[in-house]
Amino acid sequence: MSDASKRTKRKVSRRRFLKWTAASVGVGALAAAGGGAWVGVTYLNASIDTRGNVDFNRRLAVPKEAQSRVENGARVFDLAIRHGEADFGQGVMTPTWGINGPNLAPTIRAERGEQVQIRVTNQLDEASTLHWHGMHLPAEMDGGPHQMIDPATTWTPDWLIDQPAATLWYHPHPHGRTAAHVYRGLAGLFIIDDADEASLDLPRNYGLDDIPIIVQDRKFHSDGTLDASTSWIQSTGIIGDTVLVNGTPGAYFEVTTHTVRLRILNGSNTRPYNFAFEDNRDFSLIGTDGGLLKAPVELSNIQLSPGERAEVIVAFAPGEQVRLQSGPSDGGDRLAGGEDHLDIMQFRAADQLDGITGVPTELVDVPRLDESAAVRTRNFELSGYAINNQTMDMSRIDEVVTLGDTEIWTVTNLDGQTHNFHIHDVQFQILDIDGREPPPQLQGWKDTVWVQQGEPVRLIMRFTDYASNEWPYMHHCHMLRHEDQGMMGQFLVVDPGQSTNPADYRLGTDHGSHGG
Ligand SMILES: [Cu+2]
Repeated sequence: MSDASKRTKRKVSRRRFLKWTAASVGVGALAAAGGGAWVGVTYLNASIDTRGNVDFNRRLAVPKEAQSRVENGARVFDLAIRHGEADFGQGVMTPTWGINGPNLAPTIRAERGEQVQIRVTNQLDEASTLHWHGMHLPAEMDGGPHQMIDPATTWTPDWLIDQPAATLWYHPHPHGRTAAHVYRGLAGLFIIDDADEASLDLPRNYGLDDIPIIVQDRKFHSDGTLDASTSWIQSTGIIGDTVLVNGTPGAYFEVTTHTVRLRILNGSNTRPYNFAFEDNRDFSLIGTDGGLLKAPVELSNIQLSPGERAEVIVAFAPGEQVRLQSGPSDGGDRLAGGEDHLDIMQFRAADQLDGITGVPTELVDVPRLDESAAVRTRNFELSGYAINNQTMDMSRIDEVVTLGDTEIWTVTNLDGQTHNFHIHDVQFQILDIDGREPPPQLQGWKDTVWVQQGEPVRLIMRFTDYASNEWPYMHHCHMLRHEDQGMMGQFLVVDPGQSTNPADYRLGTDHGSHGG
């Protein structure tokens, strides 16, 4: 172990000690003052600062691209969910889960217009699912909590890829167990390609100038195993003090080109990030959750809550070294790590750089959905672990949408905790945030949006192509503990003429548990 990482270890231990001391102070305050719970909460999680204390001594791992073959006109992928172990710099191997490998998952790639078939075999000893986050597809293929894959069985969804080029991702979605399954390592990118994207002068050499940046925080027990505990007083979820990028702690990437395209995913359970480079350099945001923007947006920082993605182009100078960091976020909720300063990873540029130098001034057409086309508005109030005062019930349908309709969904954060909102099946656009036009970085296609207290977010979306009276889609907070505890609901998209009364639909109790 190097001196620097010893220093980091000591710092972490000291922080843990401080935390416990603070917890005792909190308990004391609680006992002494009765109404002192707030005091306890405030002091419990002192914000952390790892800047300058991370040894960037490991080359960034880049997930392999998934192997595929074409059979009967469909592009076929084989995925196996399995046990493994990974070197997270703990001095011993850490037990993990992974897909086609010990940790994380291969990057799936498909073209718009292709039929895909994915054969998912569960080699774990408990049931799980795989959900294609951001994908427009039939609800039965969505991989939500109703498509459980029992151990030693294979689930084989197939669908037509028909949406713009985008950086999507995939991860388990078993109700009540999503946090545990993602935390153990089940997550990967699903990249969609199309002709519009291919016609642009953008970096697209995977692993060279076009790289996945899957950011996840973890914490460890002293024996090197993953620590999945949440603090006794905190409802937020797991917050880690070690940042992994693509599963690599202390990662550096060797830059060989003038510009590099980063496909950033906040794959963490709980923590929102506010990414910026240490020198506050500008970069170009070219895409959000559901695809490319109309034009690049010059930014020096970008905030991503769990589940959100950003595609950015960063320019590097020959020979330089620069760190990507994360700082306090808007409305920074300390309990969710929103006040922390973190070193994320390092970029090391070669003395000679090749490749593309600029960024196109225009990208793709992003037609604005027209507010006047909306036939219905629904409200979603987030508080505690509930949406509209109800927690998730696998047999209850909460909303029924008619196929072909455009709707406006207004999402409000009532309790001031960190919440976001993810809708399956569709990519939406943000009409306004607390009545204001969204900033340019939030004007593209999105499937997950951060919802700050006192700032209702109005989303507009159109439900097309897929209807079912039997298989629901999910809408939920993507803070995984919140989702697991019940901050999730189910909506059906039904054919025109069908009832839109949720009470007319009830799912069988065995609906959730068919594998095979
Ligand atoms: Cu939440």
